[in-house]
Amino acid sequence: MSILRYEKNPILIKEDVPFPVNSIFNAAPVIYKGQYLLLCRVEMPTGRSSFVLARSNDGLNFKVGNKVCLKPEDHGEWSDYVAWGIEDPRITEIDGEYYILYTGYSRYMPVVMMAKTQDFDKFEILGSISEPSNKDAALFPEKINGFYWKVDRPSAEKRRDMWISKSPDLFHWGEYRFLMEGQRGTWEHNKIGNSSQPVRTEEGWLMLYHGVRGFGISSSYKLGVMLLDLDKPWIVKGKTSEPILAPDCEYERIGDVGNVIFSTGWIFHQDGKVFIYYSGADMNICLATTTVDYLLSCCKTHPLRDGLKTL
Ligand code: BMA
Repeated sequence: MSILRYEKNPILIKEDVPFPVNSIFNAAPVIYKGQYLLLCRVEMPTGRSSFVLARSNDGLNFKVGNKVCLKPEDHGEWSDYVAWGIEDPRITEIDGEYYILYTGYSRYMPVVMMAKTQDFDKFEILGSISEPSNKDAALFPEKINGFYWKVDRPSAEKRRDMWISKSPDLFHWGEYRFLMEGQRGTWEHNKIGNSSQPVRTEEGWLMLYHGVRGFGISSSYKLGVMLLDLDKPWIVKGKTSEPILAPDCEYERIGDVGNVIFSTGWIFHQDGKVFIYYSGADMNICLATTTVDYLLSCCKTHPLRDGLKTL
């Protein structure tokens, strides 16, 4: 098996939202109490984004909640850093708490924000965990060598690469290391960034990422996958050289931002099936299915190449 688009894509469009929005996209999936939840970004008519929760029993048919569950106005002392909206959540469960890293957008430009919840009803805003400009951050689901770890993508000074850092308490981050940059002259030439929470496999941490290449005045966002060493997660053991999913269908090519496939998370099932939730053209939410074995094979066939550190 390779990777298959769900035949009923897109699974959510703006008409599925019971209040006026411009779009629903870039959703973080999680299994909570046996239900599939999607924490979705909704762009409100003002052009600023908030989050809404959608629920499903099968991961295919979702019902969107009738009001936003997290919005810039909920941010109290952090309001200045999210005044232009909150975007692109990634969820990681750590010891029964669900941590959400997302982009806070404001006149300061993007910063990585962190919130947590135990029930997806009440959210505790924990504040910013980066300087501007930084986004596309995700936490690892467990401590490695006694520390929490995160990946992110600083974008000041036209940076185009992913970085990894560690923390004793999730708030104080250090030992920043370069993780990976896009391979020049390929589909990921312009920049790359995280596209899922990392998931432990026997062979390493699997993680989705997106690669961007500019074409004239527009650009194309595609999905790739990478494998990180379990004990030294700053070491990339392998990665795809070709995208695993690229804009092709009309709902991926035409929209607010055309030719975009953008993911912020996946669900791994016990039987090895993987559901990748992604958005087409910044307008909708779609599903692609694959397997852990396929994703691992993608990383193995294209081991370390230029742009990657060696051991
Ligand atoms: C990224 C983010 C995402 C968006 C993507 C494609 O930089 O802004 O929110 O989905 O671009 O437009």
